[in-house]
Amino acid sequence: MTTFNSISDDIVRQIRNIAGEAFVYTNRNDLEKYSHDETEDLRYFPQVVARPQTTEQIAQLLKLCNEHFIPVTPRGAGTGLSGGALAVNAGLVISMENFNQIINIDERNLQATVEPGVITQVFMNAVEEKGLLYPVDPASKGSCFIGGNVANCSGGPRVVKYGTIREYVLNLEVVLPTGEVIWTGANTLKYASGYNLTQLMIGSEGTLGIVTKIVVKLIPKPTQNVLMLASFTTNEQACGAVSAIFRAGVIPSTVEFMERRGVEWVIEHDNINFALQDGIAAYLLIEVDGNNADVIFSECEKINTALEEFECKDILFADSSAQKEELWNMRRIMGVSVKSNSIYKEEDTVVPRAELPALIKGIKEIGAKYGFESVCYGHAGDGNLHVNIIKAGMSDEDWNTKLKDGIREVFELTVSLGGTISGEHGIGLVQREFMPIKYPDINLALMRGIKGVFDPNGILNPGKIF
Ligand code: 2HG
Ligand code: ZN
Repeated sequence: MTTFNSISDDIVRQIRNIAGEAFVYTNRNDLEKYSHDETEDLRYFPQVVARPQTTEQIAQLLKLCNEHFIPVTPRGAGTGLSGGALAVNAGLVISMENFNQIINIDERNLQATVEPGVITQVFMNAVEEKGLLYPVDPASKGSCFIGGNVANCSGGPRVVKYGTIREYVLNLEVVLPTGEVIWTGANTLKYASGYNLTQLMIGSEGTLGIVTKIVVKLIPKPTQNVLMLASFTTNEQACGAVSAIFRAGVIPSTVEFMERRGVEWVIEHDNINFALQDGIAAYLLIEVDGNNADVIFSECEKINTALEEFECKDILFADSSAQKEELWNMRRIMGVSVKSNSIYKEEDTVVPRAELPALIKGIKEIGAKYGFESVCYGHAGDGNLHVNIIKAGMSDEDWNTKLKDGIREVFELTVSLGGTISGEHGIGLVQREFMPIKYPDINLALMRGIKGVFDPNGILNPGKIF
């Protein structure tokens, strides 16, 4: 394990020389914004923050830190939920906020080259203006950076049909911890030339290198969609209905689960005009998209029939784009409203889709055993549930001690159902102690070995993943 050095005045001077005086912070007030992300209330102050503007500057910064054993934490927009951007060993934070250019949108090849500090929504809008689609839209799309999406292997509500960011990234420019700059692959749809370093970088949470350019694939934008909200009397029925939709021969562009409590809190938090019916425990927000209205209509009918078996009480079809927006908004802001209502811990579970009823039932049983309540919602079509554990009546002591065992049981259940401990939020700092639930020593040793090849001095985002 590396013993890190703190940053001396002389090295601060060198950092300023590289990144430019105005782009380096050392003052506590300026550092505050970089001391946290969206993970609980965790705070770790870096010693220095640099906001470089070029790949060459990042190369020089990494080379300098590598030579002096200074820890470096790469940072996107700070919207992460697993503490991946926290500077747990202080040192230098390299913020990617100035890498905010869309370099090109290549309509001939349906590709784009983009810098990592571009806000995901800004990129999506630019692509849509050309009639194209970049479908990877996590709930935080209005504020997160596409570079952070690469680092965490982000998904969002359309993964079920369109896949995660893994399906879209073709090639990456990366600065290695030693200061060397590489392209990981080719700007092609296929790749059979050795190990796939592009895919290795995706989801590596800033532990292997710093991404400075991203080449992504684009697709034609479907012209039509139908959005519906189906209501169920139990969580298990709603979760059970999910796999039935696919068995009926439809791949919707979204199947999102929302537990009643989450919907109630969204209504309160955002003053939304939505009438919750008595006796409804959970909702599925389902979207079907495509280019042919007849096909979409027949897919909706198939979904309708599939849901009947699961005591679906009602299906609301959004009849205007304003209503669609309202329903989407309800789902997207759920995380924020739950968190503004209670002290919480957020766990990101994913299982094979048909195991969802067992997962939700088990989560509630574990909650009853340990005395915690939970609000679950998320990307049911992917088998991915975000489990927000809320403090409610739990004593401080139980919250700080007993809860850990409860969370461990939730992950043990998830893994026993064939799943894993994060679908799309990453491992970062807060889930790393749970990695051995999923991976035996041999897998973890392989991961550490890969880390050592890229980052022999272990300076890049230390304390994350394992
Ligand atoms: C979502 O699906 C995001 O809403 C955020 O992944 C989840 O804030 C959360 O818990
Ligand atoms: Zn999510």
